[in-house]
Amino acid sequence: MSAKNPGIDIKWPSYAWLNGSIVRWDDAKIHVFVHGLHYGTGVFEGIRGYYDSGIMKIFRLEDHLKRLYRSAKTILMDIPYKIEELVEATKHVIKFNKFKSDIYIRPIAFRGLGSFGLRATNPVDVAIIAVEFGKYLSPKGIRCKISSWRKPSPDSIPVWAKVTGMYLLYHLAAMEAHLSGYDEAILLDSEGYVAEGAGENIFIVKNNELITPPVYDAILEGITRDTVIKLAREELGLKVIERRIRREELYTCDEVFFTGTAAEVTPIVEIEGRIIGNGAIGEITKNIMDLYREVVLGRIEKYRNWVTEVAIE
Ligand code: PY5
Repeated sequence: MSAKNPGIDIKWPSYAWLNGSIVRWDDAKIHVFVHGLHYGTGVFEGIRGYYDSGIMKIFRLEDHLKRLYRSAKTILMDIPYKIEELVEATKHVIKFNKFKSDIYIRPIAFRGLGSFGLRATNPVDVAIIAVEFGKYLSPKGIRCKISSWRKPSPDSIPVWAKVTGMYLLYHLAAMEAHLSGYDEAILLDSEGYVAEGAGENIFIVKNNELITPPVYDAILEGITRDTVIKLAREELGLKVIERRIRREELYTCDEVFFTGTAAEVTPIVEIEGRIIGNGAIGEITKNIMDLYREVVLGRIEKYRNWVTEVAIE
């Protein structure tokens, strides 16, 4: 990451999956007239695969794909494949590319060629892309800015669906934070309460309790969020409260962290000039980070069914 280009350098793989078959990377192309490009009429997922001695361990693959179908249904889009077909397609992409390090998997479905009208029911294109991917945000702790862009209320856009068009908002928020010298943005909702990061859910720690905004608020129902809530309650014996969080609570609580597929569990050590706790990674955050790592690698029997293994030849 550099100041000029805050993006993440990606080494392109050899193959992708597009509309039913494996294609060479250079042939994974779509037309400039596709509806999804013009209007953001698409849905997608982000899934991580962890490479562990010859095996790619995909975390909560089916849960992510189920959310993809829920998002599609929300925007009146039929994905022309069964979920089992997308599970197999994901495994194929991994096997074909023979990855030997951690990956990020990106299934995407969008309205394709046809009309450019807004009443369009164009056929849906589907792709599954996987790329080698390391850390998205620093696990040593990041600095955040409260975005001037707000997460809209659920009656203005489907805030619970992972819809491509929605990501213009997160792009603007993340760029604003970056241009102001911060690592990531935190968005408030339309009423001024804390919603989520520009690609992450958020938790605070106060008096040894975890607090996170409730899913009926304007947040994405994160799969990492769900994982962390379960692990905190069942393995660490922590109380987890889902309630609204005020901006000043962010500044004054004991610990703050993000959760997300890309972000995993990322400690937040400063928010707009306020040092969180003592400025180092909090103890509870550290425990959750360590436990999350064990769980994604399938090393804890109770959560092994969250991990789909693909052998790499
Ligand atoms: N909130 C938003 C707005 C998100 O985009 C994401 C995921 C999350 C929360 C966390 O959801 P989950 O835990 O299910 O991943 N963001 C994507 C990701 O793959 C895209 C980031 C660029 O992490």
